[in-house]
Amino acid sequence: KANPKESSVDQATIQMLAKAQADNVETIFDRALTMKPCNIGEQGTCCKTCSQGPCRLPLPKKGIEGVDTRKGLCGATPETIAARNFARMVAAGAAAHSDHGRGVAEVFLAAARKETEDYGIQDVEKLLEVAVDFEVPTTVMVENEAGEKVEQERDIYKIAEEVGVKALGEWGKQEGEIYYAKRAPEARYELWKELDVVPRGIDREIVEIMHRTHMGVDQDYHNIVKQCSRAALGDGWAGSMIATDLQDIMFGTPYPIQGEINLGVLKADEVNIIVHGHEPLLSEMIVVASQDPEMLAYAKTKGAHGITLAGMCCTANEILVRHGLPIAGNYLQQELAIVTGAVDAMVVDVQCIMENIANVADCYHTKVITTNPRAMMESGHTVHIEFDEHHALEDAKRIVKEAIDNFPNRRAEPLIPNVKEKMVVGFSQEAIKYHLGGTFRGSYVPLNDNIINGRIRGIGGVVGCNNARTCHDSAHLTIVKELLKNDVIVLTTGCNAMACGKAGLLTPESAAVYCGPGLAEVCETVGIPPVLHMGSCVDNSRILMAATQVVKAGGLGKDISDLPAAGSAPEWMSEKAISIGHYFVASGVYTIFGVGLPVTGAPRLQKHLFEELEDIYGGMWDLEVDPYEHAKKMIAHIDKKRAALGLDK
Ligand code: NFS
Ligand code: SF4
Repeated sequence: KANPKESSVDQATIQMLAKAQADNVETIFDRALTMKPCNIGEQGTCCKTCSQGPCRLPLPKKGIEGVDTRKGLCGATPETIAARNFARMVAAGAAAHSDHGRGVAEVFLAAARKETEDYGIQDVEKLLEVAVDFEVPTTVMVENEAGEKVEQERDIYKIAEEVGVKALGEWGKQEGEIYYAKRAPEARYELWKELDVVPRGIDREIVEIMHRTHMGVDQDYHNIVKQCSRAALGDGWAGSMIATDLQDIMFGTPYPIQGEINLGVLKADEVNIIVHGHEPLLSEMIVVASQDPEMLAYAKTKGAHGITLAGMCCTANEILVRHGLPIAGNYLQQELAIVTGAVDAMVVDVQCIMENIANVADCYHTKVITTNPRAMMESGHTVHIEFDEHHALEDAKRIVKEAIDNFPNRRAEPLIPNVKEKMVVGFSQEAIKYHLGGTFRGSYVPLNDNIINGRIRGIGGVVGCNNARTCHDSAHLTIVKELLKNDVIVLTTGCNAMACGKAGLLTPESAAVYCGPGLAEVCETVGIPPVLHMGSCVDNSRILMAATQVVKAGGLGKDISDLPAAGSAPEWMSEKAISIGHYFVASGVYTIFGVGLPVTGAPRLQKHLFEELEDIYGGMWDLEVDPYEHAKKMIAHIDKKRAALGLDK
């Protein structure tokens, strides 16, 4: 069994892991000890592309001497094999984000056409901005009574409909360019055109990866990596970015708001519902349903004092940044939430949902409710309540009612760890502009000034998952704290954001504790935390836009690759993280991962990703497992960019 204290640095997790073990419930932490990873897979050099394999090409123990003669049956080199595997991770990751985005676009279009009453337009200003990017006119010329032509604003829902049609069109587009490519700094867009990597359509680039990596197609790892760029850029600058934008328009753009995090947000005497997964389409409706007075009254008839709705994984981030609703925990805490015995329903949609939650739920009373036709569970104890945007609120109420009905079935007195933290979240690129702007109109110029004068040394984007192969949250926190100490402001999303929240780093007060003098001064003056929570993993697109705004504000070069900035995913595990990593690299960002990268068995591919891409994109991959070294490498890159800009002379 796993040793709780070695498995996590989070107190709530340590307590609940001990409880799970006392209750004889096996979790991922235990299995991480008994299931050892395969070293060939870890190196990226196992090929099961065709049934003549799997062909396995591990690096020889003593390294490569002379020419590397390793080959699969068909002759595939370690580079071809690892590049194909890597590309398929990009494809899967981009597909996950993009399919999420497609769902959002479909609902958005239904809302624009007023086919559903449950969704509407909330952020008109953002709609008008996005309309410009999609080349949708926001005004029309009409003749007034005097016969003069005057400009008139168009109906919001008409604009939304045209935006929705064009947005949805981005998935199936076969040629040309995605609209948002031009959102990038001009130099970046020109570079992409020169390199011929501007995505044509979101789906097309993903499908092309699947074709090229089929047996016997693309056998030049440079060319495979190039296609990775197209597909990943189609994720970052289209699939994910459209998801973020249309969600903001429908549900509101995040602005700073208070919230709470960790398993201590659950309440013993209330119905506890956890929404776990990724898509706010569902959770937004459950938010409404759980606050419905009728539902509250119903809960009381079952002996509960109220309803607590908390999030898990990126769904949590979505409802947190928009409504300030509590977060129960990040990825590795999903089983442990159930172990409290206090969760009456865990409602899941897609992505990062461990199959084992059904087994854990069997040991307690928790009802696992699947909601998405793409993601069902075989276990007989789970319930499937399919969620449809045309009667979204009705579905959400059914789900909440299931949870309430399950409240009296609790088997034992729940044990909820008394651990939670307060935090300030919701720093969209719009919010950063207003908060750091220091003027009524908001601007990125003051942020740039602080980078130029050295109070802020640079920008670190630290994001990504938890991974059961590493101590939960430990690398996240070590790296973020090292960056803060060195005056690097941190932008965060995903499970890193939650790790930071649990550790108290998302409060303005933490600036005085963790930051170097320059960054502390800036944060204290403006009243912001030194780690800015920007949302979920699809919201990494917000980081791209923030970086673009910094470039456009001037004084720090012409392109994202000129900025003193670096990206990191210390505890990554999902394929989505690889797609994100690659779109950051192709956008010009030095991007470093922890845990391991499945390219180490293919030295020439690794050199291409880690070194040669810098000459092509100005951004490149890197890998460092040790968190202190990891932070050091980020800071070294930031310093290199500062020097190139002629700062610190
Ligand atoms: Ni991102 Fe969010 Fe977390 Fe990783 Fe999973 S929840 S989409 S993939 S584990 S950060
Ligand atoms: Fe082996 Fe080539 Fe088939 Fe891969 S594609 S499994 S290397 S024969």
